[in-house]
Amino acid sequence: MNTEELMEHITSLGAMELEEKYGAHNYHPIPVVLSRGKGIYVWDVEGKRYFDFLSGYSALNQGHCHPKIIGALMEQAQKMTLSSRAFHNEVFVEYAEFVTKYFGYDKVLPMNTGAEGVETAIKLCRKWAYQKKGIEPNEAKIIVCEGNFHGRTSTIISFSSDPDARTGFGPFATGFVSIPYNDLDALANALKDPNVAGFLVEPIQGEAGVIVPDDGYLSKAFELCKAANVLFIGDEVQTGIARTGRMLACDHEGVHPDILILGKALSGGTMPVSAVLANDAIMLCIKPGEHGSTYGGNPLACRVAIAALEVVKEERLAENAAHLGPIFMGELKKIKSDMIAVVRGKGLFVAMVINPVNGKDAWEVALKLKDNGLLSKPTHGTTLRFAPPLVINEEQLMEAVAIIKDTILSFN
Ligand code: IF1
Repeated sequence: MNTEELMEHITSLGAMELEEKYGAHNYHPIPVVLSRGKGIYVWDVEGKRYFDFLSGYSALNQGHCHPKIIGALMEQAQKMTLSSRAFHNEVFVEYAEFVTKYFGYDKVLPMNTGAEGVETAIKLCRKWAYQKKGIEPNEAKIIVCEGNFHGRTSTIISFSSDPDARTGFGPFATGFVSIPYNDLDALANALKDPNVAGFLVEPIQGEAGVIVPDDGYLSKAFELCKAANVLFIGDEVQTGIARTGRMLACDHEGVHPDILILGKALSGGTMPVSAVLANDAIMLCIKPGEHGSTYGGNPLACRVAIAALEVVKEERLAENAAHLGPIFMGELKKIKSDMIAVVRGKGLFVAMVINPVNGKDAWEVALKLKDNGLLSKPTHGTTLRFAPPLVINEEQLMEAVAIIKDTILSFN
């Protein structure tokens, strides 16, 4: 049987064996082979249904295969998918006005992946530092936080504090200063350096395990940056687009980042779309020919992103996350088990830290959750991330809570 014939009758086991043989081993997936997604549910190749409680790492906030987003994708795909920015394009023009007004900025620089958005923000911040702040060439520094996750490129892992992300990938880029997260004294101290150009921060640290900073941290950090003439760069790739109960996590504290980075759910989980937004005084520091990307701002991505952002407002996804988040966390905190060290989060961006019990850790819990019909995946071996699509309703959430509760209690 050749691969095509095999795929006709693929089983989960067969698929995993094929992946082991032909796919790079840069992930250790939960042993489930998915075939179809709709709304909050996914189905494996044997037709078993699961609650998707990872949502493509918060790229699927609008749910799998949202009809409006897929409709926009299919319509544009028949018309033009790529013009390149060598020429103007009618859809990019429409998107640029739409997305800048949507988030309240003068301009957008369109990219593809979140990491590209972060890299773009770093380059833009440095350009601004040399042209507007008067920092000497190649002396600009950007403050980052321990425990950060901003992507996997060589520049970005240069300032990662995670050995798995860094080891064996050197030499590393310079120009970054790392400080503890959620520590305003450390930030104030780092800002004393006149060569600091920017502060790159996740409003809630996702990969680190949904680390929610103290109330007031973001707004006070923004003020400290403003006083030091340093750009506040908000990485909302994972926390943005309604995930935490507001359009942006920074909105909880009324912070308007000088540079805003978006990705993931910007396309509703259809294709890589990212964006960097800033006002003219910053954005115009990059001149024609100084930065770009083949697919950045392509008409297909722009049409999809408009639809994805319209869905967020039309279906009041931020309000839904704000309403269901406290209910969800409240129910999880009621579960009486030594396995649960802590439950934390904001909106429907939730984590459960697992204490190993009888040699059973978060991975074992994730496997049992899968068997019971709910998909999540641990981060750093201890922390289960629970981030369902924001289209989930209360009845469905309570059904998922019952699965989580039964699963945890089955280890007691
Ligand atoms: C993987 C983590 C989440 C991000 C923030 C930028 C990016 C990400 C705050 C880069 C991407 C993804 C990457 C993916 C798994 C996932 C992840 F576990 F890696 F850290 F969500 F927490 N800023 N996060 O979270 O965006 O280039 O991937 O489009 O690498 O395994 P990207």
